[in-house]
Amino acid sequence: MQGLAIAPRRPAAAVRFRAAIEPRVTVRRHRRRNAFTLIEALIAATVLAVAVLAISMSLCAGHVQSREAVHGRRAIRLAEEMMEYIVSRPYYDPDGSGGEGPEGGETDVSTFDNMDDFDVYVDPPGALTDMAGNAYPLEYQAFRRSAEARYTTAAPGGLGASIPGLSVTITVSGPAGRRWRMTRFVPKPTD
Ligand SMILES: [Ca+2]
Ligand SMILES: [Ca+2]
Repeated sequence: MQGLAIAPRRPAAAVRFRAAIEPRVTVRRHRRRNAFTLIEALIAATVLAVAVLAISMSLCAGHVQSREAVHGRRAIRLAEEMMEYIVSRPYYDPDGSGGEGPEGGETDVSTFDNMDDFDVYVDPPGALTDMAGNAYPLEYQAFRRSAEARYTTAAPGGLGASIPGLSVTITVSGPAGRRWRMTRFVPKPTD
């Protein structure tokens, strides 16, 4: 019997058992791997969705701010141009008559001959023009512009006295309903 090596025999039952369970273990591992990948995919999709939403909101907010800034510049231009025109007109009506609002025969801007004629003035909707009667570009036509010119008094700080004059206010409404208001006080000329 010397020199004869006998290899250890694996128990037949153990071999069959391992053969039987190994495929199941492999399948379970694959299933676990697949399940984990699915969870990862869901998390990634969620993170991506949140990121896209955040970026979209940021872009939307930026767009709104940019649009508001453009509207603001247009509204200020409309208000300033009307204000400069009004305060460049004579303080008193040349006829020496009337008061706030247009006098007889003063039917439109071209016939207003003094500042207070612009009281309760409203630009024709959709037909905004500059003071020379030239139509503003189309992007300005969604705005509304009105004016008030009221006699009042002002008490500038430090002077200790009330000064009579005319308060001119221009109001511009934007397409989204926002309003811009500009007011200037014109002292009554000294005689
Ligand atoms: Ca007048
Ligand atoms: Ca008048």
